[in-house]
Amino acid sequence: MILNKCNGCGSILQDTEPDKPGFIPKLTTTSEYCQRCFRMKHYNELPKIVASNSDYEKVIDDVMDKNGLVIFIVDLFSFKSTFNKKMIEKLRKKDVILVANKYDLLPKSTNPASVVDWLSKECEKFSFKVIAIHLISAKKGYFIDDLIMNIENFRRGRDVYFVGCANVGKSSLINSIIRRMTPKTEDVISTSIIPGTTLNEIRLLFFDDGKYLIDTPGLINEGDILNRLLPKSYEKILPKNEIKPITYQIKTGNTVLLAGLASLSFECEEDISVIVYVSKDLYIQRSKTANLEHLVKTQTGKLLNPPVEEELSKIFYAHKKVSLDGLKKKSIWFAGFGFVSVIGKCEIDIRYIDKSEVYVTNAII
Ligand SMILES: Nc1nc2c(ncn2[C@@H]2O[C@H](COP(=O)(O)OP(=O)(O)OP(=O)(O)O)[C@@H](O)[C@H]2O)c(=O)[nH]1
Ligand SMILES: [Mg+2]
Repeated sequence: MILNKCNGCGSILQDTEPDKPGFIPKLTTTSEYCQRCFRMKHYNELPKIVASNSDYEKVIDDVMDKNGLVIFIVDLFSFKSTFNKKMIEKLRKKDVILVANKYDLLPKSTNPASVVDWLSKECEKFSFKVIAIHLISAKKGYFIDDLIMNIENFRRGRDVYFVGCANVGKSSLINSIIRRMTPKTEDVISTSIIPGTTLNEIRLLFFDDGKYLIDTPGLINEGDILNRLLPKSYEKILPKNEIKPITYQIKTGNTVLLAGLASLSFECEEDISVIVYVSKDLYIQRSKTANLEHLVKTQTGKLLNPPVEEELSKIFYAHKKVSLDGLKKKSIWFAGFGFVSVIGKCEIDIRYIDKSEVYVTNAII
């Protein structure tokens, strides 16, 4: 019996069940990639089979039993939901380097030192001790050399495990490290915009002492907006390049609409500043709160998309009141599609897609 694993997703290759992980029409001893990963790589197809949380929990619990260095990756653009409490609890007793990925999405003017400082305060809030904090962009290769150096410093003859929520860029980071440190120029592991791309542990022999870089499937974060939408909406929601913040001077009775995904209606005694950090492909509009109901009724799924029409039957909206005292600049996070920073004292009525997460933190930038 042939027991090859797919290099792209970690599944055991098989040629009997087309709808199951690891399927390849004709399995031989030299087969390297399953049909799903081959199509992702060569035809840019999106994966239809994705990992579930039960698969993930099993793999991650195995990792916790091993004596390795852990690289815990979070997504800066979706920080609050990927700095996941469940993950933090599992990682408390491990040697952990915290890596905040997708730094390329933050505006170029962002000061990296202040973001690292903000991240270390977030760790303190949870009494979560890490050996080091790195900002990187796996996609653009920013600051990868510094990370590789610290992995070498802290590895002490052990394997290195890459863990974190789905879609944070674990596999992209390993591809980036391999491109930097070996003659390979192509991605080894499959990556995609769909959460749950990596299906099983993937071990890559990498270090001279016979130790491995180990990729793992990601925990699917239920609060992420992507879970409420169809893949056709992901392209608009996930920014491809640096975010260009949009600043509004807001008076009481103004609303900012973030496509059909959320709206923020403000009440304030004095004018305040509101800065929107989302993909440039998302339709953002300021309007009078008095017009909100009409806009939502007539334009959701049309001008206000995503969500697109075919997603609407499964989507419900919820409201959350947020009261800001104006003493510190705050960021309101919408899990999976960005954040809005607010300077000034105000009350905000936030309308958002039910079961997606909305959080308030001190401003990240
Ligand atoms: N802008 C930006 N996008 C990135 C970066 N790193 C990864 N991505 C994108 O994020 C998406 C997810 O990347 P993956 O590497 O598949 O993420 P993962 O953590 O391995 O995901 P799972 O296997 O589903 O757990 C892909 O669309 C990547 O192109 C980055 O540094 N910047
Ligand atoms: Mg992956």
